[in-house]
Amino acid sequence: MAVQTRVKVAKLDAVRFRGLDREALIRIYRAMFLSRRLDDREIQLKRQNKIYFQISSAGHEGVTAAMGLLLRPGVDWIYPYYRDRALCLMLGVTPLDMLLQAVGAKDDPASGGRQMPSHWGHTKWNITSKSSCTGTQFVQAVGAAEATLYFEGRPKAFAQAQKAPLGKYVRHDPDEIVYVSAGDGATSEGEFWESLNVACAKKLPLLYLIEDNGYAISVPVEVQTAGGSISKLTRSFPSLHVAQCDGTDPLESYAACKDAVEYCRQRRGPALIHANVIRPYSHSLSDDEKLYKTAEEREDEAHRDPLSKFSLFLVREGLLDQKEIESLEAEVDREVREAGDQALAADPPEIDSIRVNIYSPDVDPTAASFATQAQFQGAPKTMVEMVAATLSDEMARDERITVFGEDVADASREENLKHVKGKGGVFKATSSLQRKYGADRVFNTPLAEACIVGRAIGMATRGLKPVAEIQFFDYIWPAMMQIRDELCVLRWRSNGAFKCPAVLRVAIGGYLTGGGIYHSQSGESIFTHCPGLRVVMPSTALDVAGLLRTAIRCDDPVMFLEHKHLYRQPYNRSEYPGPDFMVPFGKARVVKEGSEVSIITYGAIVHRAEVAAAQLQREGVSAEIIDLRSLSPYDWEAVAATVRKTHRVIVAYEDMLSWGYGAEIAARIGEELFDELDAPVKRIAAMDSFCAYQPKLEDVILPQVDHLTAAVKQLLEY
Ligand SMILES: Cc1ncc(C[n+]2csc(CCOP(=O)(O)OP(=O)(O)O)c2C)c(N)n1
Ligand SMILES: [Mg+2]
Repeated sequence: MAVQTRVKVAKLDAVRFRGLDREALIRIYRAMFLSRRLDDREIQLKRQNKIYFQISSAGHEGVTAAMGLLLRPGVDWIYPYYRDRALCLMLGVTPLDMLLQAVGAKDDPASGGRQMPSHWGHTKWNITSKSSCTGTQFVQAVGAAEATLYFEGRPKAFAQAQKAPLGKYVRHDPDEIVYVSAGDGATSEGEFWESLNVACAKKLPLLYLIEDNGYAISVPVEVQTAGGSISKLTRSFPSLHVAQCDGTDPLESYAACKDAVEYCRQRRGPALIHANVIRPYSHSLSDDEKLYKTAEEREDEAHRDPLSKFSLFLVREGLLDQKEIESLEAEVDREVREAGDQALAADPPEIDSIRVNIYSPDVDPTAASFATQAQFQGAPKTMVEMVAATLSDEMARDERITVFGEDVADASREENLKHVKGKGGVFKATSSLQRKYGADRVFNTPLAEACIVGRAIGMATRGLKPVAEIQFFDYIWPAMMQIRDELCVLRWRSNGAFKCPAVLRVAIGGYLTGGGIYHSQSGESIFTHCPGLRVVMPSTALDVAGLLRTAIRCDDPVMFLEHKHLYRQPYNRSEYPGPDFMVPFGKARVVKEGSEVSIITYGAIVHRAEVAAAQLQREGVSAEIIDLRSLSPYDWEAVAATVRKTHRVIVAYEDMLSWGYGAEIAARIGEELFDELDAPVKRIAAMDSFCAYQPKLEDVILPQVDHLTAAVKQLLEY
């Protein structure tokens, strides 16, 4: 009898229940309650010192559980944030999965015990691993949504991605969308605005959920957001569907989210849901909101608690009676208790597993298989021509490759290509690639470096092989967090579940007449300092071909540093070494053999060293030159071999003298090869890379050569 009444109610009130049946409504409530109980259990564990941190989803459960009914598990791509517990439960993450992360267990599917609690991630459900950085996910979600459209247009790329390492996680469904969420505070990050700009310009199937609980830790929303409403601010973005809802009301939320999801599925553009929620449990257990919220404010929030409101609704509407609510809650409590017991008994990771999954376990770019023979052909090419030629051959071979950045396209207005030659990069390194491979593969981006790198991360995570360009090293800094905290560590922090083997091509270095302080910088040591990233810096056109191909074919993120001064020099040109020529990472090149002193160097200093060595040779001094080529990893064997041979060593580099890249090499020689040395290790740094005035290159280069020869002679006096 009771069941019949319920069915009738549901049918009669389809509008009020937003088309949801009883089963769906109960499912929502169960997920909301389970989410809250898991938070409560974690809080208890924290108080017992059994876990070290807790950040809750309390107050956010209404809208996130409703969203969970609309997103398709394992089909849609999810870039969630830490208050999305109810959503993750709806998608299929289990309470045990969550508590395994809370206790830092080895079997935590999100991170193998490597991340703090509530840093969701699950390959099975396409939930990408989230870092602790607020807002970085926005631009990555853009890249993921671009991959959706790319795979739609290029099935071959999809097939190739499925064959690559971790290919079993490469998924694409014609109907899929990408979801990204964050709090009100995170919308102040530049990446939010950068992402909206691209998502709207490209009409990406990207759904934003902004969970506005009125605070970012203690900072209220009116301080965070001009006018206090993110939906008001974003309404004028073209093709963006914007809606606001009471996120504590799952039904109202469901209706708003449903329209937004459909809008994205129909490929009409991105959508943004602004959900007003509450945050009853302080920001985290490290915060006490009583320090900045009044008692009245907190009481008001308590009246809007989604859990009590929704259970009351279910009872009032006759969908569940009090007894049924109690039995559902008892069942959830049991589930949480059992999962908690299991998690507490789980093993932590082994200490020495810490080095696992920093780099790809499948592809070793230092392996002999990356040392292939050159098949020379054609007229000699400059370094910059070699970049374009290598990219072109790789793009022909691998449809996963996309090339993008500032000015890299021939002409964004494709109709212009009938009349103009095309730009193809400020240095022409990507010249003609758009013409050859199409505007979906080679395209200009807005002038936004964090967004360029974030998009590369998102695409690479989905299985594409982005080769993005940072126009000048001097302007890489807006992307620093995407590089340091995301690109380098995605594989490690997800314990190998996710990866982003993107290639960043970066024009670097000084000796550019008139380049000034902002077109001349070095700073490679800042990036060799980042575990997870490979850093290479070729000094010849041949090495450009070999190392760029290795960068593309390996499975790690690579920073490919192209020295601007070397781009068009006649002395480093080479014939094209063929479409399969590779140079392994971590293998130095002996530029010149010698017996009395070693000059260990790389980049633009290699040629200076050659000039100096030739001069010394005339004076009867035999110097050996080692070009490191790869900076991380670097060829310690080659360094040690040359030191053992000559017993005198100069490390010459363009980066800063102190804390520069060569300082580390010099320190290691001093530490490990002290007994081999007949003289102190000498560092020489060009120092002029930061020089604002370079009226004549001869004024810079010749003193450097003299500096090198003088240093060699000084060492020989020991
Ligand atoms: C880039 C960055 N800056 C600062 C922090 C420290 N932090 C963590 S959460 C947070 C507030 C986030 O507020 P909001 O986006 O509104 O999300 P909420 O926690 O309120 O759901 C801050 C400042 C961080 N994690 N990342
Ligand atoms: Mg907030």
